[in-house]
Amino acid sequence: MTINNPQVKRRDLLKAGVAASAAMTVGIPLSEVAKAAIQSSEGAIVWTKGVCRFCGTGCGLQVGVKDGRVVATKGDPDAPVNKGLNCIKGYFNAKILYGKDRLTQPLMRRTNGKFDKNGKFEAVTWDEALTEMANQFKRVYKEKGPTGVAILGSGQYTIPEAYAASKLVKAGWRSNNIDPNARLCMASAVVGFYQVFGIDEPANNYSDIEKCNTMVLWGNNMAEAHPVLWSRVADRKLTHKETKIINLTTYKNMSSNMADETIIFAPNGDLAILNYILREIVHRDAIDHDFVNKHCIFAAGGMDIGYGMRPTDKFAFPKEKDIQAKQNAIILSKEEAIAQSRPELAGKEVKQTQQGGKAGAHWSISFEDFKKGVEPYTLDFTAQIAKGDPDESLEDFKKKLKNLADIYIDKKNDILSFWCMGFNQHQRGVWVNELIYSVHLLLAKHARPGNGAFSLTGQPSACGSAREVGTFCHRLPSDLLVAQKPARVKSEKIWGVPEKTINPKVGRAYMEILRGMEDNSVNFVWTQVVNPFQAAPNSNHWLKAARHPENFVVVADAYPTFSCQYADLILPAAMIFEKWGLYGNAERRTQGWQQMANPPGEARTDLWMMMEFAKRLQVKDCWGEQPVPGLKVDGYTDGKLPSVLDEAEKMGIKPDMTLYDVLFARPDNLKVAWPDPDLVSKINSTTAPGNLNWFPEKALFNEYRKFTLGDGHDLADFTTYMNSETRGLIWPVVNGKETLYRFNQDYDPYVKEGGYAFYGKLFKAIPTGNLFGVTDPKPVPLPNKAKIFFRPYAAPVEQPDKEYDLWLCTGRILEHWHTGSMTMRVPELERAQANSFLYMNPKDAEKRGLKNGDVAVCESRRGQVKAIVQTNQRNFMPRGMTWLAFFDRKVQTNQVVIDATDPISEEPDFKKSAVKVYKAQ
Ligand SMILES: Nc1nc2c(c(=O)[nH]1)N[C@H]1C(S)=C(S)[C@@H](COP(=O)(O)OP(=O)(O)OC[C@H]3O[C@@H](n4cnc5c(=O)[nH]c(N)nc54)[C@H](O)[C@@H]3O)O[C@H]1N2
Ligand SMILES: Nc1nc2c(c(=O)[nH]1)N[C@H]1C(S)=C(S)[C@@H](COP(=O)(O)OP(=O)(O)OC[C@H]3O[C@@H](n4cnc5c(=O)[nH]c(N)nc54)[C@H](O)[C@@H]3O)O[C@H]1N2
Ligand code: SF4
Ligand SMILES: [Mo]
Repeated sequence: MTINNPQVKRRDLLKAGVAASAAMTVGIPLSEVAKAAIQSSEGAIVWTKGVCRFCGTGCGLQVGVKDGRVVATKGDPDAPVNKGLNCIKGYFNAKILYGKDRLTQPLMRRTNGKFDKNGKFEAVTWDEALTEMANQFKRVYKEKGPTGVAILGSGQYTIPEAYAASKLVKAGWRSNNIDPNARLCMASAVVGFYQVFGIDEPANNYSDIEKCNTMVLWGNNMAEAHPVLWSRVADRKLTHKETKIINLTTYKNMSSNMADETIIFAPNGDLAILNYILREIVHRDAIDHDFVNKHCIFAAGGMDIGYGMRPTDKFAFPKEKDIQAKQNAIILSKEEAIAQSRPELAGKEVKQTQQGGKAGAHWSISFEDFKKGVEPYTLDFTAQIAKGDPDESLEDFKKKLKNLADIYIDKKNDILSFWCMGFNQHQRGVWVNELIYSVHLLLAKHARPGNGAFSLTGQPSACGSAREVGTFCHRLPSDLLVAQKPARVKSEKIWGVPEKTINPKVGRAYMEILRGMEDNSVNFVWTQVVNPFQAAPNSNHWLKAARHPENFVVVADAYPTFSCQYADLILPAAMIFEKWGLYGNAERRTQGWQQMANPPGEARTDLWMMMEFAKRLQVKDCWGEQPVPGLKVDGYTDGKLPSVLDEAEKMGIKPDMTLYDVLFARPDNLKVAWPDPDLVSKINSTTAPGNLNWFPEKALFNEYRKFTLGDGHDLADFTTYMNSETRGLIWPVVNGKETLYRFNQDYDPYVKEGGYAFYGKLFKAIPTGNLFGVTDPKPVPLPNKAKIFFRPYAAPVEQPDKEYDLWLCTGRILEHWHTGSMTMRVPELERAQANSFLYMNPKDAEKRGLKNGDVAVCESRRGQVKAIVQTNQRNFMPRGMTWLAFFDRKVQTNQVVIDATDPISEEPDFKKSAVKVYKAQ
């Protein structure tokens, strides 16, 4: 029995649980899973509520602790997300804590007892580690100022950690160079939310799965990446026969097994398909005019925005130069020219004049212009661009597209559209995100029970920790932006730091931090809960850059990962249940857990590391006048941040106080007592080393919460999330009540009248224009409106050619988490899938003299890997396309992948590289 088998009976499914089904799929017998998950007798185990360490589904757990060790976890029957179910990874939350090679001591490269960039790793004390780290920080900061230092953060931070990191960098260092792995993951979705609704995160919630009759996947493989949500989808289908599931994808995957229809489209073909649906809605006059007139406007933006690569070839490998050149100018293909309503430019060179900061500019257009924009996307034209399987007939493909449009337009259908990395990791990721909202808004099928466009998050707290806390280089908590003065002033007030402490210039995004290490503009990088040298695209560049003598790289991790090899200093981290924390999942649900066990050896919480590091920096180190190259903002001298030391003195902050005193151990925070009288757990690995009598996680959460109250992001108090009854709450939590549907008057206390109000405040005053540009620059305010965007088709920057003749798509599989640093240490999961296979179409393999099980080289302009060929399992590739996961340390997939990004969101496109494949010698 497998969950993907449509014959599976609901009774069996529920009886066995999804974990079991999933386990069977990957070939582990149920008995072994159960045995492996629960390692000792139930008798002495104490069970406490927890949250799964892995995906953005956010399953509730019961965590079993015995003799100070986490010995087992099981799905929490009271958790509304998963109702007792878990997937195969969920079952192993306990085992990921106890891999044999957990890091237990700081390790530094040294020679003769001193730091040496070329030295060997030696165990050092925490004091030695942090002192060297602070010295290196000060060296770089003196030379380059706030822009030379950076943190690479994570959507796997707990909320208090993320908040502390963001505050340390933005208020302490006066740098905005903190950017999380969520940039590689959710950034395109975020900009989509900002530009369409003016506020981040989905309107709907998971219970829509049980309220709709149609679900469309637009490039996400839920069966592998959101397995427990997929089990809810399966349950809906098995109990409500009319339920339809459509899987739009670039290859046939595990989600196809339960789908009524799989539509294989070509990379970027989604842009054309969405425009075809929009055209059908317009032509059939299926628009809900009342809703659109009341609540929406139409919008468009620039088309020549580049591909988010460097604008210079100075750092490109010789073979990369031809593709890199397209950052500045491309030859527009005939299809693109037609799709962009400028057929006269077919075959002509088009300069990418709207790259960089200009890429996100947009303006309102008339409905007539919108209609003109979608007009070229006839069924014939769309099918030509978008068909992805060369072995499918054009007629069959057209039938599927027409059927898809019919399904959306049919008023009887309650429809959910899901997506994840297929839309977000996309050179036009913001555009596709916006187009799916256009479809739902035109039909008024959004923010209503059973109807919505639902952006899924990948990481357990990409929403909670990266997005809500604002751990990005352009954000502050609660959707405040560093570029906006009132946002900075509000943050400075809550933080108790002088006005003008926060740098008004947006910091460096994730890829810009890595590129900065390569071009010597960023020299101090601290990575937290992230494995960048394995997970970032085009990694051969960054591996080399990390070892440049002027760079100092600190990796905080629980295990000796691939990134640790490229570090100068390794800090051993406490993991999930070894600390207090909260996560926020994809449906805006914030969930907390109490600390249950202590970390091994001298491993410490990331929060402790930041507080101890802050003790080694004084106010005067960072708050004097600082150089910020390129800063040009009203009220500031060009290129300079003013000194705020005088202002600080007036507030009682002395120059020799430490950043720890100013940012963390503030008088109000010191009043938050540890141990907490109201909560059960009496262990805290942040307070233990220094024997603190205040509770940093709770104090920082309280402080953060102030940002959220009253502006549509309201969170409940710490104790409510931590107590044993609450199973998370969907924000905004107003008067103790969660908000199931945002923007909808029936549910959302922020909507006072009119049925709906898209009340987000960002980008809500825009110029007027047409498909090709602005006609009147005067910003027109659009309170409470959502924007229906026209965004055209554009081709990926690198495409298969004579030499690199295949597409390479990359992604994930059920058994492993990202870079495998945790799941590859669980023997059962490692055994289930020990290698990252190169998935190929059998005909493509045969043509290259390869068969299933052979070792092949997969090579791009940027690098190569060797992997075992797989042609008849799991992922079934159309001819012309190959696929790799990135969990396997032996197969450094990202050495091959291009680092083109969406120019607006700066999120890399991991899904579209050109490669050649040949037999390994
Ligand atoms: N088992 C497991 N689960 C995970 C994770 C994990 O590591 N392991 N990680 C979590 C994280 S952080 C994330 S972000 C999610 C990712 O979750 P998903 O996005 O579901 O997974 P991926 O494997 O990254 O992406 C696969 C999808 O990308 C689509 N795709 C490829 N090219 C295109 C294109 O041009 N357009 C469109 N529209 N689609 C395209 C494919 O069709 C396929 O459906 O998974 C989360 N869940
Ligand atoms: N080729 C390719 N590459 C991709 C993607 C893709 O689809 N294709 N997807 C991208 C996406 S969507 C994402 S989200 C990223 C994920 O990329 P990363 O976040 O870089 O990958 P992870 O393996 O999740 O790394 C998290 C690290 O944190 C460590 N860790 C666990 N708990 C703690 C803790 O409490 N403290 C500290 N300090 N460390 C801890 C783990 O051991 C692990 O090494 O990968 C991106 N990279
Ligand atoms: S579906 Fe995601 S959150 Fe739930 S158990 Fe599996 S990995 Fe954990
Ligand atoms: Mo992700």
